[in-house]
Amino acid sequence: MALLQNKTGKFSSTRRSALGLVFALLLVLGWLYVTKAAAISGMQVKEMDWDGDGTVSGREIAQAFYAVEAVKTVAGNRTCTEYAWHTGESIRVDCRTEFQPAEAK
Ligand SMILES: [Ca+2]
Repeated sequence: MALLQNKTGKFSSTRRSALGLVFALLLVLGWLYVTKAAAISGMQVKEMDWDGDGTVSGREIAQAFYAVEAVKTVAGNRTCTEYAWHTGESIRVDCRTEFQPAEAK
């Protein structure tokens, strides 16, 4: 087999495709990061109901990757995540308050 006979130091075709796959994956992750994709914001699938009809469709899950961005803001104990379309139109803002036990009142 050609894969086992590769002693020239060149990448075998399997290695080349594995490298290509890793590179493509990094590229996709980088792109998701740059576009602040909601899908990699740590949200759960059931929260991806962008049109608010109570169900999460496959299209809405896909939109979390290419059409919706999540921007997190922290003010004291309060963390808010704004979900918006890439056009700038806001979808919703989720806020939660985290209590820090060490903090005295
Ligand atoms: Ca929906």
